[in-house]
Amino acid sequence: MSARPDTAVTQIAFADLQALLHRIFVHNGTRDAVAASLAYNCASAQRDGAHSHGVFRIPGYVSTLASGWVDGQAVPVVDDVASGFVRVDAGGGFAQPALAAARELLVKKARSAGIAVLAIHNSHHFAALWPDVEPFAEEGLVALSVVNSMTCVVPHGARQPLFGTNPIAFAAPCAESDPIVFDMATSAMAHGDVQIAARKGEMLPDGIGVDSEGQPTRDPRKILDGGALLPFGGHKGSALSMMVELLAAALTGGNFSFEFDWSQHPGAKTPWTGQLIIVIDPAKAEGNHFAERSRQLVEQMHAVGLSRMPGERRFREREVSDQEGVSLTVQELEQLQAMAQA
Ligand code: NDP
Ligand code: PYC
Repeated sequence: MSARPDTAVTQIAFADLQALLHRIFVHNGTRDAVAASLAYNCASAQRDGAHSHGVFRIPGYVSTLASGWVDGQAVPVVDDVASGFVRVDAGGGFAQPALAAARELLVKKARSAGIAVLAIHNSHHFAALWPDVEPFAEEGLVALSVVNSMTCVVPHGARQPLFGTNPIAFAAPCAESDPIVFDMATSAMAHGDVQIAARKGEMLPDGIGVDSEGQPTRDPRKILDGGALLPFGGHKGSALSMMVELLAAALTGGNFSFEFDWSQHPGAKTPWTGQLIIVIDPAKAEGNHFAERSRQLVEQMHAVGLSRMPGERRFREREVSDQEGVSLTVQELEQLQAMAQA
């Protein structure tokens, strides 16, 4: 019998993947609402071809829960602190259930004041950030979110890593089309993509990271093994990464990427930091034409030769997944099924 290649691909319905992931989370100690939130997030990333934060992340979630580093039972505490400011203590649990708990109040405030801030602290975020902002744009709001992660990025001009990979995600409504969404690490590459390249034995482009001696390297294993990543775009990406530390940690009351120590929790992978989300109601803007103005901008971008918008690849992958099922390797599916029963 010929051996099946590790790369053989299969398809699973989105709802079935979500249910499978939900079982894994519950099986590993999360309460039902937490499992639902994480399963939806992770299945959505896999559906959209956002592979660095799809099912690839499940072993990391499981080992983290087993290590006792994160509280899968945590119940977020929402604090209505001002007309445009909501604070949430995630209780050492995940950030997504904290957002879910505060979401209704946040949207109410954004619609009445025109803008509202959600500051989440004492939280773990191990996922793609776009699922946190895209739904706001789908209901006509503009949203910006930042989250800091774990020390692995050398600030521009420095010698040692300090910042996290610190993504920024933005979503805005656009008339007659999908919302405009971008979501990007402020490191030259997301840590997850470095891990994937290392696993595949692939070399990286120049300018992504350094080895343990601080020398430039294209070898992802050397970056992961005592080396570090660089910010994207030199001093500009570095400034944005610093901004993320300030907004996601200093402003929320969360840890900076360098402040937590998970060394006593072998297997822990989820950064224990903070997250900021700013929601704006464009109905308050001049003329209330925001979505049409977005459309005009996109049309002009296409007119000058743009072939693809940020977020467009994901929306296309989503369409394919909706028709054909969500793709993952047979090996990944078997591992997930085993984890749901282990
Ligand atoms: P990418 O560099 O792959 O993509 C960044 C953005 O640019 C996306 O919106 C993408 O759209 C868009 N884009 C990519 N290529 C093009 C192109 N040729 N033309 C126009 N737009 C383009 O993402 P990153 O590697 O920086 O980040 C990957 C994920 O990692 C993110 O979801 C991020 O949230 C997550 N992450 C999470 C962290 C955490 O602490 N939770 C830490 C760091 C990263 P599209 O999606 O359509 O490809
Ligand atoms: O891919 O850089 C990353 C990352 C860090 C935490 C979660 N994802």
